[in-house]
Amino acid sequence: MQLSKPWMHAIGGLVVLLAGCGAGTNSGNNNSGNTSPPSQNVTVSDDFAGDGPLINYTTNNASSLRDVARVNNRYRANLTNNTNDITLHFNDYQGRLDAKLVNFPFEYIARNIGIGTQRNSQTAPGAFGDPFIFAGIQIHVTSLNSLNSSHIVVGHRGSTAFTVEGKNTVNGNSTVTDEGFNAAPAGRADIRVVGNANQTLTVYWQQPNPNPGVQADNWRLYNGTGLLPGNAPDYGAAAYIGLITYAQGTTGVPFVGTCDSVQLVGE
Ligand SMILES: [Ca+2]
Repeated sequence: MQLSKPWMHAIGGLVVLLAGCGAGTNSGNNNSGNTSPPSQNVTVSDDFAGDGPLINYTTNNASSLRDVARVNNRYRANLTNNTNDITLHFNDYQGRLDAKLVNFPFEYIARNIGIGTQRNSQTAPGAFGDPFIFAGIQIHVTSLNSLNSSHIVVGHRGSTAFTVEGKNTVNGNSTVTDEGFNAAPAGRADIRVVGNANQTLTVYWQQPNPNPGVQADNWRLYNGTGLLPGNAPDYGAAAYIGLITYAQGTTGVPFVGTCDSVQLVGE
């Protein structure tokens, strides 16, 4: 039985719904179903400073996960309901995406992104009952209703807990792999996505760098190749890139997705 595994002891107590949570969560940028990209002059880099709604994001399917905000200088997605897999990103399912438009080529880095408890985003929830819960980065074709995207996320993938998952979804068909059990023991990682000049992606990750810019990064190629599994979507000259938090099923819900910052390198 898995009850003897050390990460089972890292639970900060089962979460209790915070009084008043869910208030003030509509950012006004909830362009569900929007297919007309906004100005490309929007700043992509974001350290989520302060508290309040996310700023200048294009949000797809906001109603599936309403409580996404800046909290204590971090992105915080409070996932409390996954009825009918409304938050899921898999095959025909598209949950919430908070993204900005980038042109190829690009380099994008997300710091300290992954899963936490409602009480403390920096404490990963345990994996009781083999939950499927994640947060990470998605790249999406510019038509947000189109079922074509790529992602790299951190969390629990059923019995493969504390892992990094990669996924390509082409025309509603997903291909998924992961980096194995306990690859990301904190439940969080840094993620680096390079959009190459030929409109392909090369994906890297590492354990969270506690002091970016001072301590050297040590990026590792996803799956040793930097390629997400299966065929990739045909990205055109531009794509949306941003944050997702999702579950499959209801085990492990509620939890929060968390991220310290995202950076479009050179911006
Ligand atoms: Ca921050």
